[in-house]
Amino acid sequence: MSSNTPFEAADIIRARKPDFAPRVALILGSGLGVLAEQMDDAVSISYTELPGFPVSTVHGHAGELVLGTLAGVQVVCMKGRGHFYEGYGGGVMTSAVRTMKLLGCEMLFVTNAAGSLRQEVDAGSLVVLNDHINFLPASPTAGPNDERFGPRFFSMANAYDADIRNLIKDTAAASGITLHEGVYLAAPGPHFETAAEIRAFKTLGADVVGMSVVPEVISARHCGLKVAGVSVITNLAEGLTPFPLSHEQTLKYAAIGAKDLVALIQAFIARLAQV
Ligand code: R1P
Repeated sequence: MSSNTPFEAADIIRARKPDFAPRVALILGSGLGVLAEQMDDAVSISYTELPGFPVSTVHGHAGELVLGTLAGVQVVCMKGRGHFYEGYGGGVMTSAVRTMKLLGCEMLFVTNAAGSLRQEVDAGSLVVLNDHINFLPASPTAGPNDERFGPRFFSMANAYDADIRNLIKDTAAASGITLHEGVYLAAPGPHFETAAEIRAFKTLGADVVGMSVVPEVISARHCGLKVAGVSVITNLAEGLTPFPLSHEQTLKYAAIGAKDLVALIQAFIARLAQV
């Protein structure tokens, strides 16, 4: 959709923190907003003040944009995201992602809470994403194309940048953090998946399942942002666990996994400052 909202949001952000030149944009998923507490010189702006930013209706998504410095690097951090199931449609995150691009970010680092399709990768684990499968009903780039941000047709090869992923894996190894790797499948939600769906998704090649990430990754690749992604596993997926799934469980285990996630991202950003 052709819209000036990303330009309007970028102007508001620049006015709130002059000379701010972020390299990295971070999106913090369910219960993962704690990372923003590690930022220095932080300025917070409510999504309600930013045109095009989806006001979060989900517990664990603060709905604040935080501008500041993490491990010596200027970053912009979305504490919470909008989801397809909240009724915003497939382009739920497009304007926000384009705003990050206009601010000068080179990279989008997405985080999320997800279910694991691998029995050995249990709650509290981290999984670096190497690709995705889109089970949402539409692309965020369907509809009229806004040429100011990217072309009509674009490649999703190397969508989760291999060089960045290797740097994240090296960082995890050097920090003593166990990091798995896998493919994220986006389901529409808000209901959790059935056991039969999970069996099907596993056959298709998915390792983790959630209800986000993909719209923002597609939007980021459209406008030329490099992408990194890490899931915090908050549960084994339906059919792999006797425990009933709930958002309360998501938030409980996100808080546990967030400790390693925060350490990993801080160490990664510190390394990024050297390259
Ligand atoms: C389910 O508990 C919620 O947590 C995850 C799922 O996608 C769903 O929205 O949220 P994030 O993907 O935003 O972390």
